[in-house]
Amino acid sequence: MAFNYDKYLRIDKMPTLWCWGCGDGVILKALIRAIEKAGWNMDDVCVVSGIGCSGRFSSYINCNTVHTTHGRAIAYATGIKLANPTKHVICVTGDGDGLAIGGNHTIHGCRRNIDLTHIVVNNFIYGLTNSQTSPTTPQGMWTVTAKRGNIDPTFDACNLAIGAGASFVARESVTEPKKLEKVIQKALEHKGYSFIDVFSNCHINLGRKNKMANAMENLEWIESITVAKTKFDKLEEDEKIGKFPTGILKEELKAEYCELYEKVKEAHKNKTTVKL
Ligand SMILES: Cc1ncc(C[n+]2csc(CCOP(=O)(O)OP(=O)(O)O)c2C)c(N)n1
Repeated sequence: MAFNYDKYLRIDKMPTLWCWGCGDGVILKALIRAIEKAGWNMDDVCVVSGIGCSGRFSSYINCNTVHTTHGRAIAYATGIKLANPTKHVICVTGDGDGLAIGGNHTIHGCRRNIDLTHIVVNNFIYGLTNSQTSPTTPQGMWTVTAKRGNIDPTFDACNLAIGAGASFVARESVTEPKKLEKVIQKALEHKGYSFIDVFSNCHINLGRKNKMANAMENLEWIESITVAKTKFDKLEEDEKIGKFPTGILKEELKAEYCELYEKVKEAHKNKTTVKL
């Protein structure tokens, strides 16, 4: 049976404001298909986004949505989830939104292991505001704030999430939409903080001055820097430089924050202290 996209999208908001060929549409499609596979009712889903091109996810998806301030999506999502622990909360941020201004919130969301899915739409640049350096901009690339080339070391967001304590960490890219959909579904179904770093193309604001001014060139570059985890693990250390493993990089079950918070409520009722 054909997939009923109308059920999941705010059709009155179409066409999107995203540039032609932007990877954001591929991620939105993968997300709604994953939600359907998870069997969730859209009334039970809340999508929270920050500011950026990626911030538009909450405008286009047809469920409870909050379009928050730049860098604060995880903070809002944390409050929403704590107040509604039986609901499904999905956070969509850009790489600037979730790793620069909002990096602190991402670290502590991971550390608390609160049951959210955090999708980082990682296009390696500040897209909406036209090409400023983001934490994931590769070293050497041109940006409007690094016109002679970016000297900041390249950043692996999944290593950050693993180190900070997220219990599900994965990376995929828009070059493989079916794999992306499957990994998003696994992340949605995981209990705890599920973090997905999704490599996406921004041929307009990253590509135009970095010799990949059309979507295909930008996608080919993404393909050249991604390697499936199983293959990546077999590479020599020097072969790993500049490459990023894809797939599920970490998956474990551990105490989830809303469940721990129940203990605080219980202790408050009984005038005792939490028993961990
Ligand atoms: C507090 C604050 N600082 C800066 C901005 C301006 N601003 C809006 S979006 C954005 C960056 C967007 O880049 P990213 O988060 O990577 O998302 P993308 O647009 O690439 O999806 C910035 C700096 C803002 N809106 N609010």
